[in-house]
Amino acid sequence: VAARQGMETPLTAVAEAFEELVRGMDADGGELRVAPFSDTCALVSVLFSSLGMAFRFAEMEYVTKVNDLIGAGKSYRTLSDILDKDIQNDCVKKQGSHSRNLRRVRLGLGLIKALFEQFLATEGSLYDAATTAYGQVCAPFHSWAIRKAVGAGMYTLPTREQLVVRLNETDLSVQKQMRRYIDASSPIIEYIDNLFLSRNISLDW
Ligand code: 1PZ
Repeated sequence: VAARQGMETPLTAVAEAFEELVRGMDADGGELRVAPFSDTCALVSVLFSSLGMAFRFAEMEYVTKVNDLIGAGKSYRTLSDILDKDIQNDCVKKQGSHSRNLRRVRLGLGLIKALFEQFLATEGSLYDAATTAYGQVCAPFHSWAIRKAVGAGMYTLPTREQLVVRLNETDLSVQKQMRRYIDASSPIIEYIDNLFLSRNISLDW
């Protein structure tokens, strides 16, 4: 197992990337630049393969949105710039806009955070952890059809033990890395929510 041999696992790489992103944000005076943000979000997709085939659709959905933000990084410096431009053009919530895709990617980051929190807080199955996390973070914003499809896909999730093995972690190392991701992603998620809220855009979509 990579974690036992002291090699970097996918989960460690993700946790470290988010810690680095937070350091960069602090160094930039509390601004989040588009390019490092979207590159860091792109790393997350390595975790999808551990969840099984049924979540390939979720992966495609997430990756498409991240790729849009990677593209936006060529024209915009910060996430604030993206939002301000879309407000000017009245397309913040328009399907496919950078701001809407940012909101969707943020939901993905929040979903993983909630999943890890559930994983650490309970001894229950991955099914239970994922169902609770999805219900908290994404379900309120998804159509009935999507919620049904996700609910069916949940039955195909691996067991807790299988997930740990697929991530190349041990029972101990997986807890440590999930905790790191939770801690590092929190200020990023909060920052993104605040980008919207500080411009009087509610988060009920
Ligand atoms: C961490 C994994 C937990 C268990 C699995 C939970 C699976 C969640 C499946 C989410 C399916 C997303 C279905 C598509 C929803 C789209 O309708 C919306 C709206 O898109 P738009 O109209 O703006 O084009 N898209 C989203 O809400 C994006 C949500 C991204 C969530 C991706 C999951 C990230 C999980 C990472 C796993 C490592």
